[in-house]
Amino acid sequence: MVKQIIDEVVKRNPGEVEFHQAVTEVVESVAPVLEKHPEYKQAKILERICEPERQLMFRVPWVDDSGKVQVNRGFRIEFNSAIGPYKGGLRFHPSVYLGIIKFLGFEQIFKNSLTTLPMGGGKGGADFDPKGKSDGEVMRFCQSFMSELFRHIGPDTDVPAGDIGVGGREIGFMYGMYKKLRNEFTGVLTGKGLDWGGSLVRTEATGYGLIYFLLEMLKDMGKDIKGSTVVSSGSGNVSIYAIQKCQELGAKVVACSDSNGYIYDKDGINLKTVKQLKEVERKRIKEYLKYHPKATYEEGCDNIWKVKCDIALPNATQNEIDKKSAEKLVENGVWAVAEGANMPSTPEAIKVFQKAKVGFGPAKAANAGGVATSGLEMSQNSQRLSWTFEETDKYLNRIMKAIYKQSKEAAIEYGQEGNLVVGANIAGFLKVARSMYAQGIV
Ligand code: NDP
Ligand code: 2IT
Repeated sequence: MVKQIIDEVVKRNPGEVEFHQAVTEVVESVAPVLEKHPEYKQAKILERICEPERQLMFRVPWVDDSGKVQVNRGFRIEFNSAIGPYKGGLRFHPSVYLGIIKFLGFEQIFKNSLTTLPMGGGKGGADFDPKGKSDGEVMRFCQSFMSELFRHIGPDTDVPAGDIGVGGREIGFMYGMYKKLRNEFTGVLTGKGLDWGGSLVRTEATGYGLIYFLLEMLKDMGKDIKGSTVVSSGSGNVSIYAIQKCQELGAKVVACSDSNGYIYDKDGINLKTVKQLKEVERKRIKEYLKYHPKATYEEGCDNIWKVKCDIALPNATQNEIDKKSAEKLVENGVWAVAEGANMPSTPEAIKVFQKAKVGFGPAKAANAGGVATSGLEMSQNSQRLSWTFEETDKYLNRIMKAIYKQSKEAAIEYGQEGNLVVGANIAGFLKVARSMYAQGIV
């Protein structure tokens, strides 16, 4: 049955390799659940979960600074609303196509379910490259994007947020356009500015949450983050705040990267410099060497996995750790990997880690702190209140602990103790399956 479902998804969605990859992992993981629950099989829960409820693709025309007309393609995949409004980020990156948005939307269903909050799964974005664009160009693009998206979303329908290439600046431009078109001030996007409905901790949430999850894993492994050496790929939102939390807890982070290459600083990365370069000046990571001449830079993004470390945090993008990189990490003595990015390890890489008994925190569980805090932003917007940093951070920590516990216990229940990949998939799936079953064939 597993093979049949996967074959059907591949046939119906040709060329969408990332989507096939994400579906294969989940379908294989949850097969034993269907054996225990023939009613889910009969109701075709899995087949229905693999088919998005709604797929939107639209033209995004805009005018660049030289007066030239540009045309991009926008997407929003409203994947599953069994447990709440569609929820998930928007990615602006030239590599974006339907297969990437569908894989991300599919992952989001199970991730959001794990958060304990009532959020369905969705994802969107565009094949727009914000790199090298002026603020004016980014604004015109965001406005054009929202001038179509606004009719499909709403605070109780579908609530987008950020992802690669979409941060506070882009959310601001999109929110402004939404508000103007709808004439309403509601929590339709998360990741908003703190002055206009945003939540404290949302900026830090994915990185902090990743480390809270890692700490739970390490507790069970009898290991300590303090004194460990860490490598964190990427130097965007997730990587920066994961590094910050690691440093706060006494770990030494020696390398981070961008899509051109990585920096290595044996005394530990100076995060202030990285923040200035990436969050303020939007420059390349290579420029770090100007301020820290003892650090080194190497071109090529997968080379970062050659750096010896105890803990590896893939925080950049999908499939950034392949089998060879995983083998290199294991050879160099890595003992824990926690995925901040979505699907950063290939299936072959995951096998390498599991075989070597490396503690492995899968993306859906480990990086769910971002969307969880988006859920908390939605709650605050509904209450028309804002919570303190401490309150929100404590809530995030509690959620990450709950995610770890659910994943660990589901793995044990299904006879795969220690396999958090299977555990997270099953725990995330069960809540959605129960809800879909209760709601009939819709
Ligand atoms: P940002 O845009 O802030 O940063 C992305 C970082 O990854 C940049 O350093 C970027 O380098 C690098 N990167 C992007 N694409 C590639 C690529 N193809 N190869 C190598 N490096 C690349 O995004 P985020 O930090 O928000 O997202 C990082 C990952 O975390 C993504 O997988 C995202 O889906 C996931 N995630 C994000 C959440 C969030 O709340 N933001 C929540 C959960 C998961 P460059 O600047 O050169 O492009
Ligand atoms: O992949 C993700 O979980 C995100 N990009 C965050 C989504 C959100 O709605 O906050």
